[in-house]
Amino acid sequence: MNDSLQHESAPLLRHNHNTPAAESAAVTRRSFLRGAGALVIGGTVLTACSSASSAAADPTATLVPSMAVSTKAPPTAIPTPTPASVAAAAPAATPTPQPARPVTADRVAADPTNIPGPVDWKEPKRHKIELETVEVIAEIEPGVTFSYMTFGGQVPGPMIRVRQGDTVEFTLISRESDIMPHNIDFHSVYGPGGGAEATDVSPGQSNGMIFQARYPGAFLYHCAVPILDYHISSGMYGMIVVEPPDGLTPVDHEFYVGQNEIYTDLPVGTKGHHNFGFAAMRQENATYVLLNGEKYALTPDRRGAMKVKVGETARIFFVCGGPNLACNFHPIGNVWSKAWREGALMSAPELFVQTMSVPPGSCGVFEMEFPVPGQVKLVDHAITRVVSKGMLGIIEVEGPEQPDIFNPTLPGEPT
Ligand SMILES: [Cu+2]
Repeated sequence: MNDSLQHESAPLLRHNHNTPAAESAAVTRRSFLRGAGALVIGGTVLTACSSASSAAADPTATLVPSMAVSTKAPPTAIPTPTPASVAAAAPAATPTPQPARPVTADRVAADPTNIPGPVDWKEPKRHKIELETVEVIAEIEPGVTFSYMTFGGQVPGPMIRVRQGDTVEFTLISRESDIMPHNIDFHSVYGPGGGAEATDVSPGQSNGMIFQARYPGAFLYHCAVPILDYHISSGMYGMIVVEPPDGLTPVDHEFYVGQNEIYTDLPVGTKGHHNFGFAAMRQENATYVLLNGEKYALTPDRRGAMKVKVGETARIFFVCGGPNLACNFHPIGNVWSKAWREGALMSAPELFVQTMSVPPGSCGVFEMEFPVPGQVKLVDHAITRVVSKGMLGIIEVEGPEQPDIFNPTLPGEPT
């Protein structure tokens, strides 16, 4: 685990403590951006929505009229189907796959160990945090490319960690190369939109706000532009942890993971470039359901498993971005020894929970023990999402066998 409280190893998230308040020049800049940015943002969104709702891009469009007719009294004479009417009533064919595009990022899956260390200060602090929006083309799985939208170039976005009562001077920075407008809604913020309007940015702009973290817990943050479901599905979500004044109990490891579902215009696994699937999203028919943004990202065959040793403990910070699917979060071969539902860290934890439902728009904090060696698989127990849609992470537990606790062989059975 990166014990640094700074995010120095994550250059796309800059986090400095005890810096002075923003200068008046920044306020002037922000005022300008709010006025000018709204027009740009509105225009861009209208363009995107128009494209999304076009009949050509929407296979449901030809179905809707016939469904509407079916609720009325049947006609006295049933018209004879013609080739043209049959074609008009059929769903649009799956698009012809396009070749995979050159990637602009080799990886979007967040490193689950690259997170700030526990809070070790006892008085309110002021933090200056800058976070970049980064749009990249990357692989969901080998041979399948997708246009991600991210915070900090990773999914989920960088974990932010403060203490209850701290003040955050936050700036959202949009890269010149971005195409879309973005902003950020923190569920840890008292204020309109969780800060969304205050942080509206168009490509190349920056915009900020100051907030006090007044209540503790683990909270989602996400992009909240008008078509926020598209942006969240494409990767724009993350977690802010506001630790209680007395902090969290020490553990041997902390891991940070998040689930979101991606809707595309092609069937899961089809090689090539997948465009965003607005029709699939309206039906909540996810193409991929992913842990840390890529299929089976946190496994030995892809980006590597999380690693612990027999007898150690771990805390899992889990964020469910959605945008629409809850996660039925379960550790195969283990149990959540302590579970803070909804990331409500001031509540007493539930004990020995097998599967915790984490709704979209929320988080969970879990503690685990590892009394035996082997793999622990982190899954959504809506299990088709694991088998067919990419949702899986693995914790590898290394150490000596513990036959009193688990012995895979009966006495006399061949080994
Ligand atoms: Cu966005």
